[in-house]
Amino acid sequence: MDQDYVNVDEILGHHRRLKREQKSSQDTSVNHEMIQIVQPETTRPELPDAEAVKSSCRAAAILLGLLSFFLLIGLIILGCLFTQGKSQWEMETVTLQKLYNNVTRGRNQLQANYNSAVKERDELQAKLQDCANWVFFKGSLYYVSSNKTSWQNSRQDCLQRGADLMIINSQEEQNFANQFKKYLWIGMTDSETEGSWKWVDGTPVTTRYWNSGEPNGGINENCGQIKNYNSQNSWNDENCSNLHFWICEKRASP
Ligand SMILES: [Ca+2]
Ligand SMILES: [Ca+2]
Ligand SMILES: [Ca+2]
Repeated sequence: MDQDYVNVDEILGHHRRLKREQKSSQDTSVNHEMIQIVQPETTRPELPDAEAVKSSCRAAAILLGLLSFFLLIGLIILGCLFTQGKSQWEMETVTLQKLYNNVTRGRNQLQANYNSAVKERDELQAKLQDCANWVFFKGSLYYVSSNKTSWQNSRQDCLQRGADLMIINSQEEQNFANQFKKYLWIGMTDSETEGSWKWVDGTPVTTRYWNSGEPNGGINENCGQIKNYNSQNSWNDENCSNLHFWICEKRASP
């Protein structure tokens, strides 16, 4: 009997092992199927990841393209602004150069006008000074020199002053000449024809105020002068090369 119980227990144990093995086998099979089922689920998401990567790449490319585009636009705008600024600067430089040239031209013109005004002022002062040296008498202006020279040179000086050596036309004028109390060359000569006295305007000397004994120089004394001024008859014939003061005369009005 005990042997039978042992066999029964062995049989039951064996049966239990078989069932465990079958179950294990089934579980393995199920696990394998599950793995097969699960595997596609775990491997399939790889495709969406690649697309996402591609999408990301495309997005990155688009973004890079946009950035490049905006960078290019920025560079173009910057270039335009630089070119515009450069052109404006060049225009302003030209404008300033023209303004400088105009100012320089105006300054030079003002300088020329100033120099001309100074020259004119000096000429007027010289004329005023010259006028101050002239004395008016009976419709004429008279200038008495402050230095001495020959008769010919004295006449040249009178001509340069718009006058000539004095011509005595009347007794009043003779007295007027005497009042300067100087030896004075006057405008008469007999250098062309000895003894034939003429005034510098070519008219003959008709009114005579020769001092006593004059003229006495012959061909050596061919120019007339006021000498003995304390006498109304003050004329003397004198060597033309001698140095004396002189008196010029010009009409007060043309
Ligand atoms: Ca006169
Ligand atoms: Ca003479
Ligand atoms: Ca004489």
